[in-house]
Amino acid sequence: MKKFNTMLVTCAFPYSNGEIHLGHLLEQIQADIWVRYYRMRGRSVIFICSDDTHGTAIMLKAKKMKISPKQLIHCMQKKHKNSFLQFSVVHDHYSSTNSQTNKDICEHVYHIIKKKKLIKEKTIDQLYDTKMHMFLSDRFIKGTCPRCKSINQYGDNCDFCGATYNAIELLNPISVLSHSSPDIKNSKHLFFKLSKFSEFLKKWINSGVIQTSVLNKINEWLSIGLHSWNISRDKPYFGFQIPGYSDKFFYVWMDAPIGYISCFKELCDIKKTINFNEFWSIQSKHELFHFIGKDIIYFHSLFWPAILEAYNYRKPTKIFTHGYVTFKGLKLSKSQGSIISASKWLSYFDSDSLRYYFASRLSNTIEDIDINLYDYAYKINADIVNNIINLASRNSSFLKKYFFNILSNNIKKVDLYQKFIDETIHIQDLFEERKFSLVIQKIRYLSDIANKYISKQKPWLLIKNIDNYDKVHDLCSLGINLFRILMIFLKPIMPKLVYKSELFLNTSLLWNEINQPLLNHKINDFSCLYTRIKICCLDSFLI
Ligand code: NOT
Ligand code: ZN
Repeated sequence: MKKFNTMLVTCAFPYSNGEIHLGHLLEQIQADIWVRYYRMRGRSVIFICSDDTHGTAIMLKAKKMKISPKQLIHCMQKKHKNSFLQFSVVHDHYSSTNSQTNKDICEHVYHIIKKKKLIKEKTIDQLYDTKMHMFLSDRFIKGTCPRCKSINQYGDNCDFCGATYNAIELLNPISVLSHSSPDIKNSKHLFFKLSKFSEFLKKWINSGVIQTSVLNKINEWLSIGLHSWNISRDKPYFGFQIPGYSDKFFYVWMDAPIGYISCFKELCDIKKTINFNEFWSIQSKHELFHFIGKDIIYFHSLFWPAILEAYNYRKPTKIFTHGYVTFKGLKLSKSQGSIISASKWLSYFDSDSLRYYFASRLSNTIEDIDINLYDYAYKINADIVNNIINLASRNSSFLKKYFFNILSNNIKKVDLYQKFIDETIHIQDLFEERKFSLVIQKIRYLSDIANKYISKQKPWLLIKNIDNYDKVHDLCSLGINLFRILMIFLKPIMPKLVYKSELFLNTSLLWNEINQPLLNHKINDFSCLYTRIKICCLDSFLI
């Protein structure tokens, strides 16, 4: 493992117009586990995120709430930060795309790419809502698909036949906002000449930066040919005004990725220990990792690296794409009211159990993850409570009763202990490759063999004969030491449970001390580390 560079890890920025939900949490928990793992391994990791504050939807939401967009985004940012913390997702800095730093950097990027003649003006026709006095973005128009004629399709593509089109091609378009039929009106826009970067992108995207399963799609986009990208929006719009234009704003997808840079810049300004310019320079030895959902691959694999190339900044080291969270096979959607919010989850269940459940389902693929609450409850009760915690509780009871909570001074049954230690290297690889479901499988397997071994030795019978005291002492101390190893493996995944276990074990659990067992060591009284998920909670959650 390379040692001395910094890893910058980001998640996609949640929009300011809604609560944090399980979809956000899947990604943030995935990234947070990865970050915690690498930190345990001694790497310098910075984990950042921001709220994505601009765009029409946020402007309209604020209007509906009769508050200013600034008030809305301020209040949402507080809520978002809080939700993440409740799930132990800890960012080094959580900013907003509406910050002064982001505005300055956006303007600078724009200035540079314009100077390089990478911006062109073009007048285009768009649908205009005469009642609302605004141009309509694709999501605010519905109509009939020009190809298959299915009704109620959005302005960019048809859900039914998959056709993509320009909104003005929709038949019988209707504004979602005023329910009136929009006019066609033209307006001048600013376009980034994306096609100039085709060759660069082809090379870059095929250099191992993204999972192979999404490469085909990206190569398909590249082979169709890239169009210039409209980076401007007409007023009314909540965003940054484009310098030199009184009525034009940067498109939210222009300033959101630049938010990665500005969020990091703000952190550098606070911390002073990290060199901002060195990190973003073309020759940077540091690493940049983006965790994203598969719906925003286009932005991250094409627009974003092209903007970075144009600005002469370093490119991402890797882009890690994941699938959607689904429930009974359906994508959770805001418009259909099927979102499961972070706060709803916490009013029924705890945060560590979601982290464990997601980890047990996550790998480095883009497959969707279907939530099944019965499977969730079964996993927590069977793996965590009945198996892992049971290992601690059953052994600690003997240690307390007969040995003053002091562990013996040697490890007997060295082969079993060694088997646990030998798994470390495999578990490290699995964490690094984001194959968390396999990490969980290994932990489950190990806890199972540990419990079986203890059961086979029957300490509850052995202890009846005083001659066996030493044997029981060694056996239960081994059980606690095996539990300790499992807790080290679980630490990136279930930080709250592991924190309580550290108090119980009376030690900090450190990765690089994994092969140093606790010998002759006093532990604390065992107290309940985790409570079972009640099946009746599931039924009421589902109502
Ligand atoms: N708010 C966007 C979304 O799809 C993600 C923005 C990603 C952040 O939820 N920046 N970039 N690129
Ligand atoms: Zn269609």
